[in-house]
Amino acid sequence: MRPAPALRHEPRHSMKLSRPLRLCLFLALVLLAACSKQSPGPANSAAAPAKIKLGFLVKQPEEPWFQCEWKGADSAAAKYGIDLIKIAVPDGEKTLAAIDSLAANGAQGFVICTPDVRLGPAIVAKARAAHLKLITIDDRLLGADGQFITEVPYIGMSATRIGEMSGRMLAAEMQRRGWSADHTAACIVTFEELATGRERTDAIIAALKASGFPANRIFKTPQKTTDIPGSLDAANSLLAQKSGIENWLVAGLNDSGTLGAVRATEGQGFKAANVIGVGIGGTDVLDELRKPSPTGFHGSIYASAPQEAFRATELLYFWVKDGIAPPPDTRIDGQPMTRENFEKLLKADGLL
Ligand code: FCA
Repeated sequence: MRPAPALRHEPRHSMKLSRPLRLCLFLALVLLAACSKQSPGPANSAAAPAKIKLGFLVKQPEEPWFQCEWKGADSAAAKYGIDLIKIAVPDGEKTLAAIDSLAANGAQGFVICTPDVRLGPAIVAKARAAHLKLITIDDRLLGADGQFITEVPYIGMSATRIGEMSGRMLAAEMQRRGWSADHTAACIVTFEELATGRERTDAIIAALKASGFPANRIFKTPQKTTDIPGSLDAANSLLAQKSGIENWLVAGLNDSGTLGAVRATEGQGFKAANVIGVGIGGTDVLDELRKPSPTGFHGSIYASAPQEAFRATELLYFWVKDGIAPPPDTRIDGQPMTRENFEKLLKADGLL
């Protein structure tokens, strides 16, 4: 018997038998395809992943500096499609509650400028427990030992360099006005509990001394709160003690530190021509520098709050999304700002 016919027959026979089976299979496949188109299957949900949720917590939302930071953070959120949660944290209780609420809302990290750097250990512990990544902005967290918590990435201004620029601006303007040091004194409003504040005011004083200004005519006066009322009180108490001064140089750790002190000189009868005030930050000075006639507030050292906050948000986003840890210490530089260029500087950052 030749096997060939059987072989030829066998396939013919098996084809006949499989036709209904194939039809069933075909129908099943069509049904499956139709079903997967109608229902939101796993493939569809993977195409639109949930947005990354991040927090941005600031200690003084009423200060233009921090409003400008939120603007910068919003720009980063728009660029990367981040769900950004902005929370005001004026005290310790609100800070810890804000971290709890971020965790409950499914956030994956946050940027914070803490109301008190000594909250460092509590903030770090809460963030860790909730698996939230953490970056500090402006004010560095302190550990229980009083040292910086260096494992938390930090972004802030180059405090010493910016302070030196403020001191040099004071000295240059004093020279331009032809003031003699014998008739001039410097009122430096300080907040030394805060390292970035201390670094700035120390550098202002160092630059003034380096310019030849006599050390014994530089007076520090501490502010209890870092706002205009706080610096107004601090400057008032110094001015009351120092009589017989014709001209004042005035500076502080930020714009409000200088603005309050300039207001104090006005209150004590000094004319704008006898006062040179220089701030730091450059975000809180719009109303002042727009006044039709110059006040004692001469200018500021502009540090870009929106750019700094944009960068902080972006660094946190890359950390959460791609696991790229931010550099431990990122600094932003400053630029001299006066009535001549403040509009240009603020416009360039979208603040005007
Ligand atoms: C500190 C000050 C703020 C601002 C910031 C950069 O946090 O309190 O006003 O100057 O540094």
